[in-house]
Amino acid sequence: MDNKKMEIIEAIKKYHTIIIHRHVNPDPDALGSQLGLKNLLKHSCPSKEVYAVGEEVDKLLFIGDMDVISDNKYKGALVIVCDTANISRISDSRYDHGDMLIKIDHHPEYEQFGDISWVDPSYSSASEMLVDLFLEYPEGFIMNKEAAKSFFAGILSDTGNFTNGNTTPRTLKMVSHLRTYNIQPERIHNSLNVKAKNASRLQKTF
Ligand SMILES: [Mn+2]
Repeated sequence: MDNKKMEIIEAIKKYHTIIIHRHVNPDPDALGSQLGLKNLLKHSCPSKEVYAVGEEVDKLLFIGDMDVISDNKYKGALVIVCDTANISRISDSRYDHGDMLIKIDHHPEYEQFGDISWVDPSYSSASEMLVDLFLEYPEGFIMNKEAAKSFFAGILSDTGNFTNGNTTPRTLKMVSHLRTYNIQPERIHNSLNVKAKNASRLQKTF
């Protein structure tokens, strides 16, 4: 039993408002982990308010867009920062305006922050960490196709299409689970590799 993971699950269950951040200049894992988590929580807990914040990148809008929220949403909120090793790289400086802060990251520990910090470089990606988290604690949490697509985009990108050494049996086990949600890997791969000018056209088909 991993206490840190369980503490994260308990915090997610406890808070009504959850605001998810990630690093500046987001890559597909930053957005995939952030939006995968948002989609999974919105699907699993419809009564909660779940937001994803930060700047948008045109060519990655197919993964999803950001929420624009007022400062008062942070009052009493849980803030989760995905895929970000250090504070100065967190997109949206309001990350510390909530009631509780959680760091979830797969980069080697660079700077510790958060009331709970789950950092594990044995994972390929933050997206893989989140799939593993909810597979381990399925009670009350349900994956859906939208979340699976976001997490898959993050894993695919951070593993270099599964060619990097960080692709482990666990990575592939997570992908095997995501594939059961009828995601279309070739379509996601194509969207990740399209030039920015074509992004809006592909958005419709993702
Ligand atoms: Mn990453």
